[in-house]
Amino acid sequence: MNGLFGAEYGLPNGFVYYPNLITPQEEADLCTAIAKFALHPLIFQGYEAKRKVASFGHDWNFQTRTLTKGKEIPKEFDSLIAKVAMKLCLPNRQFAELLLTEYPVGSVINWHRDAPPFDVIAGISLLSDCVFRFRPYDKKQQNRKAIISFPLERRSLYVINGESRTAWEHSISAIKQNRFSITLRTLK
Ligand SMILES: O=C(O)CCC(=O)C(=O)O
Repeated sequence: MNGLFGAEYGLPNGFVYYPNLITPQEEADLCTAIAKFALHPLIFQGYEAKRKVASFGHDWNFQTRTLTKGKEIPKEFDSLIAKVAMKLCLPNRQFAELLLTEYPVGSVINWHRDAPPFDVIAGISLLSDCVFRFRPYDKKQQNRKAIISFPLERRSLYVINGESRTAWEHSISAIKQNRFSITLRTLK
């Protein structure tokens, strides 16, 4: 359920938004935690994307389209995972992947659905607001009017599940300030 927010923007079913999930202090602590890990450029469809990533738990490789088990999810993110798990009524251990992403000014994330092996997607935004967009996955339904844009605030949580995961694609418009995101994914 998206509450008034969902109704106002006509967001797809299965998408849930929680503004102010974390406090400014928690946001600062998470940025300090992220700084401990080496993020590397993402290679997507043979090209270096304008963003850096580090994944823990399971790792989806865009080149080989395979899922491998990687490094343990660091303890630094335990309290965030517990908070998100509580909102979603899931056990903490259900999150099989934690992905850290750093977006420099001007970077975008293009239209896509999430990688096939994952189920529920939960994203926490740090340092910058951005514009999050949805459009139907079915190419026949894609047109300018079918795009839903809404402001995604820093420190918020969004959840992509159900129809919003299967029948819709999402993207993020070029960002105006450096942004980090922490994405938690469960496996199907
Ligand atoms: O940065 C975000 O919140 C979006 C991440 C995303 O769409 C992805 O990693 O597939």
